[in-house]
Amino acid sequence: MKTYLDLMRHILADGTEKGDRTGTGTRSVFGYQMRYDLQKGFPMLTTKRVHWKSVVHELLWFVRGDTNLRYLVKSGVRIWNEWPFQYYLGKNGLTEKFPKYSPEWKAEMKSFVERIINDDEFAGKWGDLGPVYGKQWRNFNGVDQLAGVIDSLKNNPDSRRHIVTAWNPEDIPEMAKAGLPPCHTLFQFYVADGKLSCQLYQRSADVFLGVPFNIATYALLVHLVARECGYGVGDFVHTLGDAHLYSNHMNQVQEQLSRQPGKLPKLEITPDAPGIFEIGYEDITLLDYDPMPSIKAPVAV
Ligand code: THF
Repeated sequence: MKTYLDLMRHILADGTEKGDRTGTGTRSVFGYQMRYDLQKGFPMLTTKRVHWKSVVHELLWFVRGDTNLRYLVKSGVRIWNEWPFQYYLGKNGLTEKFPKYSPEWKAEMKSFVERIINDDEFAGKWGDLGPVYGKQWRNFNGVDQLAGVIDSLKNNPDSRRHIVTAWNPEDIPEMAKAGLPPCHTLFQFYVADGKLSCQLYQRSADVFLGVPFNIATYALLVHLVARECGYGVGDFVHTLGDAHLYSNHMNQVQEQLSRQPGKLPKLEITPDAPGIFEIGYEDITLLDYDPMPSIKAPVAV
């Protein structure tokens, strides 16, 4: 995962100070590409612990076409909580009453999450993130892009049209309400020598917090799709648009850069597990993941 640390070094050395929507401030570069050979191990960051459970459940949530927070929080995944929660506070005139990250905010977040889990009506009303990834992958104006691309990968591997796009201009305003317009905008698969590769175009990349997840998510997606189609795994190519380090992550970045990358873990999928659309969390295991301790940082919403 030296590739990832090199990206951080590049942003520190050549990036420009740039404001952003969240008001946090960033150091940013435009245009960058990384390549991970999935034959060499699973590209999970070893210089800090990344929450594997969140990686798997989030991807299964996308693959199943779900866009409601409920599945995630029921599975112990917190990474999407802040968007629907801030939306809920805003819509109920509570934003001022609960200043971000205050003890009251944390308590209110806890009861919000409990209601999402236990109250069907509340989950329906406030848990939905809008037409985000799951919706676009499985039902982009009626098109099941993921099923379509798996079909074309099986039947026409040499095609140059194995594309799934989450960027649906008509739906962007709806996504922007409680969730976000997609950061991972478009991905393309490629088959050569019986191996499946994938390139992702990510328009906006939160390099400290998000990118370790994004790399792992797409590496896992390649494994699942390759298995579905009977291919081996090739490369994951990660192309970034605005690649940034938030100004309040700088100490964490220095800590990260002071650490030495370790050996990559391996992915194991239960041989008789069902296909990509039915596969469960228990069927997907990361072996020999022995990272350095986690490094906490706030997420910009
Ligand atoms: N918005 C921002 N500002 N950054 C992002 O990375 C991001 N995402 C998704 C959508 N909007 C984003 C959400 N993905 C964490 C990780 C990934 C996220 C959101 C948050 C996070 O806070 N990770 C912590 C804690 C993990 C845990 O719960 O254990 C970490 O230490 O890794 C990019 O796709």
